[in-house]
Amino acid sequence: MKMPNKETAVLGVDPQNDFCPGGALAVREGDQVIEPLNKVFEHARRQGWKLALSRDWHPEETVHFDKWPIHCVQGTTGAKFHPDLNTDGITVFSKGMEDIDDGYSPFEGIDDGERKLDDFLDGVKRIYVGGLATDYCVRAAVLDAIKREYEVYLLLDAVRAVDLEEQDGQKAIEEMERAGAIITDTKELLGN
Ligand code: VGL
Repeated sequence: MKMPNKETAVLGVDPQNDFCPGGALAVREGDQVIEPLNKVFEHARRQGWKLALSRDWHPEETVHFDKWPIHCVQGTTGAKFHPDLNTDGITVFSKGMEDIDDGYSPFEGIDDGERKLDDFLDGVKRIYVGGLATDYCVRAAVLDAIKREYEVYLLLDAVRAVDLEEQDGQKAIEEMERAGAIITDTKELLGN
C-alpha cells in the first residue's frame, strides 16, 4: 500500500449555499465548483492527503454586513455546504465569527476543537486551493498560504468570482500568480 502523503493538502474555500445561485450572496456559476472539488477531494482521500474546508460562519450582526448582504449566518441553510459536496473525512474551519472582522482568510479559522488551520497543516508543503470566491476568500487563502511559504496551486476550474467589478476575478488570479501561486486545474492534477 502506498504511504499516505501528509505533505500535501487540499483546501476547499467556502463552497456554501449562500455563495451559490439562489443564495444571499450568489456567485455566478458558484455551484460549478462543487464537482471539481469533489473530484479533487476524492483523489486526495485515496492519496492520504490532508483535507480541509473553510466556511464563512458569521454572527447575525457583524461589521462585515455593512459591506455585504447578510450571508452565511451560523446555523442557517445558507451557511451549509452545498448539498452535493462530499464532506466525508474533511476537517472544517469556521471563520468570520467575530462581529469586528471580515473573516476572508481561512487561516483565521478554527475547527470544532479550536485548532487553527496552521496547526492542522503542520508538516504540509503544498496546498491545492479551490472554492469561492476567487476575488475574496480564495485570494486571501492563497496569499496567506504563500506568506507561510507553502507551495500553492490554484485550481482554476474549481473557483468562481464575485466580480463586483468586471475582471475582479481575473485580476485576483493574476495577483495570486505574481505572488507565486501555481495556476493549474483539476484535469492536470488528476491526469485526465
Ligand atoms: C466572500 C464576499 C463576502 C467569500 C465572503 O467567501 O469569498 N466573499 N464574504
